[in-house]
Amino acid sequence: MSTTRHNGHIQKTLASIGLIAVTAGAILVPSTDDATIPVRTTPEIRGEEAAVLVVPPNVPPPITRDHATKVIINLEVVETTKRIADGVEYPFWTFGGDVPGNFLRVREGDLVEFHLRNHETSVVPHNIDLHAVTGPGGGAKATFTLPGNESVFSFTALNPGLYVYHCAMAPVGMHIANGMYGLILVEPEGGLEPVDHEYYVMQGEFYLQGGVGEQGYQSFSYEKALAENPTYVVFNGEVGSLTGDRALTARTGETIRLFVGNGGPNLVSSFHVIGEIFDNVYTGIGSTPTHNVQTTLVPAGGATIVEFRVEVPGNLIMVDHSIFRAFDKGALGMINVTGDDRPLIFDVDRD
Ligand SMILES: [Cu+2]
Repeated sequence: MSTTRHNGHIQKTLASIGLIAVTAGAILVPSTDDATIPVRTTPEIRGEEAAVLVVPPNVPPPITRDHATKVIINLEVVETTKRIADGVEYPFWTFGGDVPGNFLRVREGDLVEFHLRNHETSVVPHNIDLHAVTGPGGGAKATFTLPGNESVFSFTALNPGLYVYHCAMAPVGMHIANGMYGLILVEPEGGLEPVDHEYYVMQGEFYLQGGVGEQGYQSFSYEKALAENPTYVVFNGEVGSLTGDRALTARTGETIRLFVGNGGPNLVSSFHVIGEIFDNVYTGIGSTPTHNVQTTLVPAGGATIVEFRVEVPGNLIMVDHSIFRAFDKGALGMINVTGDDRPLIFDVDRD
């Protein structure tokens, strides 16, 4: 097979799986051996703006720009000891002070200037690998950052999608197990369909020296992490992060979009909402959604978008349906739905 024919085959294959269509900017250029190869073009960058950072489970507002821009992201690593369960404290390592780290939101084609700062009170160096990056290590090597220092690198967000980011300093597993992960959304050029609520839910498991409920300060157990036997499996960094006063909220008839990530470091999540059916599940933006889904896998180091309309009032319960994790280890959150009863959809015989 000649080189030209070979490259033609590659283009055809890329087109068939949608890669060329997604870029909308692939062009053919001569290579050194006069063959043609597809390369990605990048859009014109107009203006610049600072990324909006908010606290989970909130996410920044949808992007309304119709052009690419330079987005400046300032993210700070903070090592902080906080509650992980009632009466239990854990020494977290975080992006931005919380687990998961700040939700990052950019648009397809944006040029991202990423500033990673490591707080001066940190004990160890950190970095960041963003799965939205096309380039070596997802930025990890470029962002090796000692305590009190800052690193800068830039990338173009080529592929729309919802991506995990995490620290990739050795020992990588330990940095992730301490809470160093979050999500970055690269919106497609036309944006996402409007919904009434967008929330950020990210699962992760924690390996403590003590057992479940064992009180006081508990440090990381490398032995339990190696055995993949977590003490806690939680949403958003602690047991009860999304229950009681902290439950997510909606009214009947409203639509909810959950950006669901899984930091791992080890477990795959079987994400389920008790009392609901997902109208749409997207494993990738631009992919055809799957409809009417009861439970969806969210791989470690992966993310999924689920959407549903809430129809009746009550508490919906988000779980990892590997169910001992939910009721015994913490992987449980709530959505408090208010509104009028709709007995034609759900009714209780009170006689
Ligand atoms: Cu780290």
